[in-house]
Amino acid sequence: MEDEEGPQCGKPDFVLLDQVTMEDFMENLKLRFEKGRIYTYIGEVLVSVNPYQQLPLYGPEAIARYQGRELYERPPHLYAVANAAYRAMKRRSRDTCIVISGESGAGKTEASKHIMQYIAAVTNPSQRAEVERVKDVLLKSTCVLEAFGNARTNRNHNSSRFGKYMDINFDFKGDPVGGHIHSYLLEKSRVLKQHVGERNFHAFYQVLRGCEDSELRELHLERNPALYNFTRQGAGLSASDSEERSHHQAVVEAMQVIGFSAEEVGSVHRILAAILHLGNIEFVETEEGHLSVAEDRLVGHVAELTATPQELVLRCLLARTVASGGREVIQKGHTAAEASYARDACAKAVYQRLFEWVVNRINSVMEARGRDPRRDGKDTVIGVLDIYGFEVFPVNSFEQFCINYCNEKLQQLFIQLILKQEQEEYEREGITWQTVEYFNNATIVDLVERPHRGILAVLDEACSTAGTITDRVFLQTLDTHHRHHPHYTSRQLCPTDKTMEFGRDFRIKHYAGDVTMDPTLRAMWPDGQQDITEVTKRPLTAGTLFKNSMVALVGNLASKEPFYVRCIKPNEDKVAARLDEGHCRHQVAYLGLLENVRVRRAGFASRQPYPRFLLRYKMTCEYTWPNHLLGSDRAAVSALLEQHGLQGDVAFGHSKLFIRSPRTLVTLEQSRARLIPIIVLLLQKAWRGTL
Ligand code: AD9
Ligand code: MG
Repeated sequence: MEDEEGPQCGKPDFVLLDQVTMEDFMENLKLRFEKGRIYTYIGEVLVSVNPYQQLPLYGPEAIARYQGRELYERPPHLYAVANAAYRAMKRRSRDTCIVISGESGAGKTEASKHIMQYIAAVTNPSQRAEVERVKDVLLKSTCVLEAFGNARTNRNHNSSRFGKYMDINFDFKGDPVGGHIHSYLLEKSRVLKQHVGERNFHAFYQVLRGCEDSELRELHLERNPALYNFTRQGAGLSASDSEERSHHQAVVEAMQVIGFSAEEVGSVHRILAAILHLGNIEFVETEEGHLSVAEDRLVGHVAELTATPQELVLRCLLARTVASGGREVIQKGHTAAEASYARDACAKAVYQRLFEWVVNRINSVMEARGRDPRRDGKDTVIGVLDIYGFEVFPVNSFEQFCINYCNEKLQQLFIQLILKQEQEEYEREGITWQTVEYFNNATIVDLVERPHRGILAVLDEACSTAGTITDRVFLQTLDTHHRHHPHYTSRQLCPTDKTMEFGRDFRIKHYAGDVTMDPTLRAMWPDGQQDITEVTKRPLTAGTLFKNSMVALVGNLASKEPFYVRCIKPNEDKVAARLDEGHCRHQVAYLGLLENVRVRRAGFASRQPYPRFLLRYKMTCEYTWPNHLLGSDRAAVSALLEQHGLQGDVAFGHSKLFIRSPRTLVTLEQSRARLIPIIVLLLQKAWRGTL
């Protein structure tokens, strides 16, 4: 199977394990990791372990080795998966997608970058200018999105705090002619607060450290991030000044390449500065009970930087507009606490808008320009999904709820598609097969999204009647609906469990682990100007918006031919060459990798088109070497297997041979390995003879 990997590197495909146990799986994973083999297949699924060190696996030479090859011809690699997705798209004009999953720090974003680099390297041989432009934008967009959407967290120093799905459009020649980025649920609460050891989004520090003195003066900023409430917490954790400066420069350059004008780059910096100033605004109550800001200067900066009248900024912070019966509206003064809340809400909303604007701006330059499908043929698409992995913290909020629900949806899709794909292939090839038992997490997805009774529906209901419904009532409603649900519990339902608090917490038993939530409803409030629905006449809640975006995403992925990359984080300390077994075991379990191997093997461990099979093994049989005269490749394969006594372990499809047990492959491989030196010798002799 492998030309460049010996048996000392372990099995390149988990399907080849003698037994599918966690022990065997881990042993192989560990062995390969120790040998620097961070990639291993499960059939066409790629398992990747983050090496936390630069390995000589990437770059133009490596790309050339994978270009145009079949998946199994070379050692497992991301390039092979990228190549397989690309070839499937090109050969069969099918939309494909590459779904990258794994927990924070497992290497998803790095994997997506390698995939993009591969695609950029193997396309546009004729160097068409427009295609080159699209490729530049695709590659540079990552740098810009990371500045605004990534942050240092305790789990990952460059953690993506948003989900990203990127479509790349290809023309009939197979060259990228456009693209589109869809972002999901930016963790905007990070603008205000970060855990100890974490930072705000990179962009803030980059502006503070990287801008020229003159620009900084115009932004009314000092260099020191410790001077701003929003960046103070992470100030001591900054990269070195020179690193921060070079990142800043790289981002500005990337924005220029993408097509942001100098004015637009300046505006982005002004908005970042305005948010920092906003964060420093404090409120004081006068003796007469009036509220004012402690430093007018800061309001002045915010007003100037956002080109908003100072009056308006002040009014937004100090009062709100309320309806007063009939058509009248009046201004009602804030308390200091309300004003602080308004300031924070404003900072979050502005940052979110800035992020969305950057994404939209990138999308606008990636739209396939001037293409006419009638003239140019239909575009095909490769989608790359790099989305947050399962997360569990001591205190879990709405964001974790959404992230984990997203993972359940994707896991469900994975199960469905992997099984569906297998089944379809057997049907296509005329092979009968038996169904495999697997854990179906549909019941957990149902717990969250079921109409009327699901957690989201109950939350929606609670939000629409907020003020009258308390957290306690909300929790009671959940308890009533899900009393007998195997994946739901609360302190009320399980009084002895002291890890939850009465009337505050509930727990979802996710596929990947238990997550305790508290019903802070506020986070569910409709944010921004969302569409008011026809049916309910009220804005959709953040939860419903997220659910809708997940349903659309899953629908979109399901319509494409999927390829999967399952990323594993080897240890919690981000250190090279250390694989903590317990930590990995857990991930292997919740990613459903053992089940994946079982499903793959329960049907057939391997399948190969007849010609490919012959090419590899014809030397092991006198009837097929060097060429066969048996009428068809299928007949030749049959003769070969009969000679080895292996015909009982296979099924003959229309175009492919299906091999049930990995042992059969091992026998054939061994036989081949024994013969190769003899054949090489014979060939050398023949070669000398002709000289
Ligand atoms: V998160 O959910 O966005 O917090 P990711 O995206 O899964 O997470 P990321 O790709 O950012 O993780 O990888 C984390 C770090 O691991 C990177 O910053 C690299 O330092 C390191 N890494 C990941 N993959 C590789 C690799 N193939 N080679 C070397 C790697 N280092
Ligand atoms: Mg990431």
